[in-house]
Formats: sequence, C-alpha cells, structure tokens
Amino acid sequence: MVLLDGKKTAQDLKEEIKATVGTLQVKNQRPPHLAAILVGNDGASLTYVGSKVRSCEYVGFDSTLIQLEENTSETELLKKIEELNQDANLDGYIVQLPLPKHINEEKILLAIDPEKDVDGFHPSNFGRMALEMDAFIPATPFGILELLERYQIETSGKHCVVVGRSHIVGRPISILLSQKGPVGNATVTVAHSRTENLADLTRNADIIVMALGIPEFLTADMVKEGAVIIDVGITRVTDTNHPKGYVIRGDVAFEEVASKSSYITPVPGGVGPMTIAMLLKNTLLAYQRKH
Ligand code: L34
Repeated sequence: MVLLDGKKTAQDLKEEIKATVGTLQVKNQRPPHLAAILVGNDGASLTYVGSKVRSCEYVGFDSTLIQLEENTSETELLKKIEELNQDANLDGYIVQLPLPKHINEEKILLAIDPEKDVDGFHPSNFGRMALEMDAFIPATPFGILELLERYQIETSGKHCVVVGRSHIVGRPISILLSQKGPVGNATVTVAHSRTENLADLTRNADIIVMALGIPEFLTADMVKEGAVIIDVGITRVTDTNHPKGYVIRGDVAFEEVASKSSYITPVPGGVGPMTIAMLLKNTLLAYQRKH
C-alpha cells in the first residue's frame, strides 16, 4: 500500500507557485491577489479559510479576508460581491460554503464574475469544464487529478466509482475522470444515497472516490484487493479525549481498507491540503490570463 501524501504534494505545489511568484517580483510585477468571503463563524469554515489565507502569504500572494456576520443579508453580500467584481487589483475570490440558510447560494454563485471565479462554481465555468473548454476547475476535483497524476496512477480504461453527487466534488470529478486527457478516460459510475447494492459496485471498482460525508462508511468488505482509494470525506466527530474536543474522520474506515488497497489518501493530510494548493494554482492561472 502506498499513501497518497496530499500534505507533501500540496507543499511541493506551493513551492512551485512560490518560485513563480518570485520571478514576478524580479520583473517588478505585482503578485497575484486572492480574496475570500466568509459569512458567519462555522468552526470548520474558519479553519479552511484561515489555512487559505496563510497559504497565500506563504507563496507570496496578496490576500484579503472579508469576514461578515452570520446575519448578513443576501443584498449586503451581493453588494460585496459586486465590489470584488469591479476591483481591478483582485485576480480571484471565493465565497466559502456553506452559507447561512437565509442566503440563496445559487443566487450568490451566479453573481460572481466567472473570470474571478477561482472556485469554478459559476455555471459558466462548470459548463465550460464539462465541454472540455478552458475553465477554472473546482479545487477539490482538481486536487484529486493532480494527486493521481503525480503518483502516476493509471486511470485510462479503469472502472471508477464515485460515491456522492455534490456540485463541488462528486459531479465534477465524475465528469473529469471520464474525459479525454492525461488523467481521464476512465469508465465512471456515479453512486449516491439512492443507489441500490452499492457494495456490488464498489467491489468491482479499480478506483473509488468517496465524497459522501459519512464517517468510515467504506469498509474493507466493500473494496477489491488492490483498489485505489480517494477519501474526500472530512467530518468532525466529537471526541472528549482529544484536546480540540473532536477528531477528523474521512468516509473510509482507513486501517482496514488501507491494507487491501494499492494507493490510499489519509484524512487528514490527503485531499484537504490539495484543495488549498489548487485554489492557489487557479488564482495564479487567473492572474496569468490577465497578464
Ligand atoms: N467556496 N467552499 C468554497 N470552496 C471550497 O473549496 C470549499 N471547500 C470545502 C468546504 N467549502 C468550500 C474547502 O475549501 C471543503 N474545503 C476544505 C479545505 C481544506 C481542508 C478541508 C476542506 C483541509 O485543509 N483539511 C485538512 C484538515 C483541516 C482541519 O484541521 O480541519 C486535512 O488535512 O484534510
């Protein structure tokens, strides 16, 4: 079994991005600039956004964190988005999800200028991605492709089962893995909460992408010997023995599945750090498009 070390790969990527930013400095050009809007005080969102801001600083990007109160109105948020759309010194920005219930997520994502949509969540980017046109690819699926590529894992002709159909992970990764390209040409099955006989599907999979959000759902009996396991799940499970009061669990029962797999991502330290590195990559791409 080989561990797909997302933490290390993300660090390699950040070093590469940092080196590119260094060459801009030499040419007296301003660095790329990423902004993040966070509405409310969700603990996990604060961690993820904090990590995004710190990573920007590490690679030499400018970053702006816009923290808005939980009770911010949809109109106020739309106003902020319009400001960011107009800001010529900003290359890209994200609106961290989930948003509070009183805000219509679809309306917000539609308001983001697709040229600055480094999350790739705007329908224009999603559509372009699905049509194999130049587009921002959502950071989590993009990070999975990057991991598979750097570890030289063959996807062509392989049966890949994606468990989960969310707009930000399951759906886009299922499209991307089936497309032509260096990491692609897979035969993809999308499974979800209404799928019957899920274990029959996963037992036949060469590659399994778990993006369900149910801790330790995938067990050893559901996996073929030698399968590649990508765990996108990241749930905080209460644990009073731990100083933070919780532990992080993926969608995979790691110990038992790991011993049967050929490659597997850990949680934490797998797909999560890759998501952050690929957001930086998209921001650099947005910058390079303009320059
Ligand atoms: N707009 N909303 C928007 N864009 C995104 O790309 C995200 N996502 C998801 C949630 N909402 C979003 C993220 O950034 C999930 N996500 C994310 C980012 C980073 C990590 C996990 C999820 C991460 O760094 N995980 C660490 C552990 C962090 C911890 O201690 O909790 C890891 O090693 O997996």
